[in-house]
Amino acid sequence: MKLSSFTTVYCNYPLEEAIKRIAKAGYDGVDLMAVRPHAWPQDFSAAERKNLLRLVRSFDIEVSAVTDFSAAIGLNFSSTKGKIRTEAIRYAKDCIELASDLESKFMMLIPGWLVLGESYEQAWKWAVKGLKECVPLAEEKDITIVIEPAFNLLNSVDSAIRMMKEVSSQNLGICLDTRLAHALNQPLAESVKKLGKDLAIVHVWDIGPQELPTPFGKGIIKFNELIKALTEIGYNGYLSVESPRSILGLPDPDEYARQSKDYLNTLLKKYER
Ligand SMILES: [Mn+2]
Repeated sequence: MKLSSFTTVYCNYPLEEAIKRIAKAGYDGVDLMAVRPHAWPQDFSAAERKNLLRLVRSFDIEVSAVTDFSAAIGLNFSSTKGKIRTEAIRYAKDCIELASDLESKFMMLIPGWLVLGESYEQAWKWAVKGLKECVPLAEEKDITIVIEPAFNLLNSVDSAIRMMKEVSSQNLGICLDTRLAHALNQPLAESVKKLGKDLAIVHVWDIGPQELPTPFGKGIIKFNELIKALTEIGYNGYLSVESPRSILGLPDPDEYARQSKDYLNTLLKKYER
């Protein structure tokens, strides 16, 4: 398994500085938040993408994923408004292009959610349609679109598996997120076993009282159980350290990056042969 960090840890730092600090903290990869101030795809020309890739490589790390933050900016594959659905799909495609230009293998997204009163079946159909529109580009660029169970549409590991089957492409995978799995009542080890080879990315963060993020190992997430299950299925992808996306950033992002990495490395040493 490899370790990566979201640039959200350095929300109020310039992207280049966030990448530099994540590399210095000892991670193998960086997970790009595809919104401003970091990696909003349309902000990057072809030349700027080349420079960014060169910078990432100069630190001897890679872009573990480009993460579509549509939920944070009100874009939604399942919106009842056609204009929003169209924009969400265009943004997802931009994220696939960016992932490809940065030589990443993954583009991650939450393919839709419901606003109170909307029909689950209709939202599901639109999410499937949105993904199907993105799949040809992902296949052409050899990018895996990774869907994350979150909120009220993909509200379980089973629903994510069902959506993957319905969209039907080799270039689809599923993300397991420790905080969201807890919110959706999905036991970690059982989820890992259920997902098996479809598990493409694991987002890791701990939760303290009031469900707020807390240093790793201080909260309620059962990381031992998670790492043990991942080792048992032979998962060799990324554990990507997530953090809240706050415009002010974390009080001490360097400490968060260091503590998370040290904690996870200790567990990896314990379970990996
Ligand atoms: Mn996540």
